[in-house]
Amino acid sequence: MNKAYIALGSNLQEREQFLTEAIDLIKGHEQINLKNTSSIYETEPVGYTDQNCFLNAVIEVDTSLEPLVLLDYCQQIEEELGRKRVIKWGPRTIDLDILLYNQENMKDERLTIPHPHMHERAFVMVPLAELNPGIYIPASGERAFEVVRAFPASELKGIKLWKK
Ligand code: A4P
Ligand code: MG
Repeated sequence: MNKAYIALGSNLQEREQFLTEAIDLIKGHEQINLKNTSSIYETEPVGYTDQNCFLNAVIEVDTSLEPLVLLDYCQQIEEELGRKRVIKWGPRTIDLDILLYNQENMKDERLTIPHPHMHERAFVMVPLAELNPGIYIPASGERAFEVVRAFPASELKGIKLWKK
């Protein structure tokens, strides 16, 4: 069995439903075992800021799927939920990023693990630290709670507990 952490984000209407449906689809795979789900956080948009607030969460799974197969499945879920009710070219309803896969490092055309920006993003690190504060984040050389502690207060202010 392999342990993976997956980040979920949505900022279109029915944000919570998209997270819930994505989690249900992940749970529904017979080679993926959902172990734990973080709280849901409402977070201010980072990067391109002229958009709605996101709901973000992180889940922990055990899986016998290899990383690229897990990515395929995540992308299949993105497509399935995106296709459902969203206009072409519109923003995506759900983003699924694989953060960590065991403590492995891999760099493929389609997949970089650990996710290269995870340690810079409070909307990822806060829910991850809730699930596993002691987990080591290779790119930063620190544990999750230390990464969170180092974020400026101004950034952490943008991360609000939305649903436990
Ligand atoms: N890819 C490579 N590595 C990975 C990985 N570890 N997990 C490739 C998942 N995918 C990975 O991703 C583009 C390509 O990355 C995929 O085809 C895959 O092969 P994408 O999700 O289609 O594109 P994207 O969403 O533009 O990329 P990315 O990096 O996921 O986007 P961002 O930067 O995460 O932007 N603010 C808040 N508060 N909360 C958010 O959730 N999200 C974004 C999305 C911006 N601002 C946000 C949030
Ligand atoms: Mg993504």
